[in-house]
Amino acid sequence: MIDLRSDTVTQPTPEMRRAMAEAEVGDDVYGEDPTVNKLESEAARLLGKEAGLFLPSGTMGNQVALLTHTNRGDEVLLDPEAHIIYYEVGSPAMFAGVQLRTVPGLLGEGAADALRNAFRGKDLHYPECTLVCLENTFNRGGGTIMVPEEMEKVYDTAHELGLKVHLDGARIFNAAVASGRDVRDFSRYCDSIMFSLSKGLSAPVGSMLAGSSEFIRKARKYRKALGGGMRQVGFLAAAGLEALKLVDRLEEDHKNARYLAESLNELPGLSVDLKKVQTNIVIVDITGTGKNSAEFVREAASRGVGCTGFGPHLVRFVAHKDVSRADIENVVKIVGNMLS
Ligand code: TLP
Repeated sequence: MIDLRSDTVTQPTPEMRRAMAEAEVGDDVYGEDPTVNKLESEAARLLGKEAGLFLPSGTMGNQVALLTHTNRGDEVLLDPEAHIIYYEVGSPAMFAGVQLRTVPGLLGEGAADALRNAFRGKDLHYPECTLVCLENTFNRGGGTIMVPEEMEKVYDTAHELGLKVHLDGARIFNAAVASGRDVRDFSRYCDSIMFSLSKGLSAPVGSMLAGSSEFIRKARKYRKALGGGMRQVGFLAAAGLEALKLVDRLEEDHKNARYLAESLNELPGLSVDLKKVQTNIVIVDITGTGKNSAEFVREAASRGVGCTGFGPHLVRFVAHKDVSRADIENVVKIVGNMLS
């Protein structure tokens, strides 16, 4: 199977497996795991934040951020296609107890204006609006990048309105590498950021949250409350430290994604919005094939290609470390045969 369903399917590298076997560990709930402590301070340093926190997943990282920034009943603004609302099982309602209000355009050009127009101010009838969530790269947007200049405008507007900004930066290193910018050019425009070690960076498990020392102190309690206090978890943090060495190679995934997008766009019935292919994600509109995405995904799987339905007529392919250029060329051939 050439598995392009997600970059979450990446296998740990031999270096990760070795580092895991040899990791120095301790009880992290006591703050005594030296490898976790090292990863948390390294993540904070890379992102230019005061402190970091290691969590089992990106979903938990985002939910802990919501719990830390808000009170029950608060309103949180986010794009209608944001991962937090689309794929996190309704957990903002379950745990933080916040009201999510969707703001179309919050992850595109003119996002600061969209935010200003959506903000309702104070009124007896309204919830307290306390947080804006951004996502970079924007998964359902096609892996698109919100440039730092756009983030800065949203951040300034949010602060002017008295709101904090949380960044779901699961793939923030993809954004940084693809745009040739330092990751801090992005992370400086948020109060907290989550990024994933377990996607393109290929760690088996784990995400990081970073922010001010006070934010992380509170977040650590919420992580514990959600059952995310882990013990000798330095074995996993060791893989995370290795994962941070794989940032530069994301460029290869971006080149493979571009090649795939351009090639699929040539096939009958398929169309790809090439301007949106900015990182490792390719979203293909299959309307012209006469199939729906469930049929397409099933047929592709039976021919050895993994992809994911992203809407009735949209299919997502994600390039990652474990698919080579030759694999991608094969995918184009297989999909081409499937449609002929
Ligand atoms: N995304 C997964 C699925 O959940 C859709 C994928 O295959 O892309 N933020 C963003 C932007 C994400 O893309 C994801 C995972 C998460 C958060 C959640 O991370 P995990 O899976 O570690 O909980």
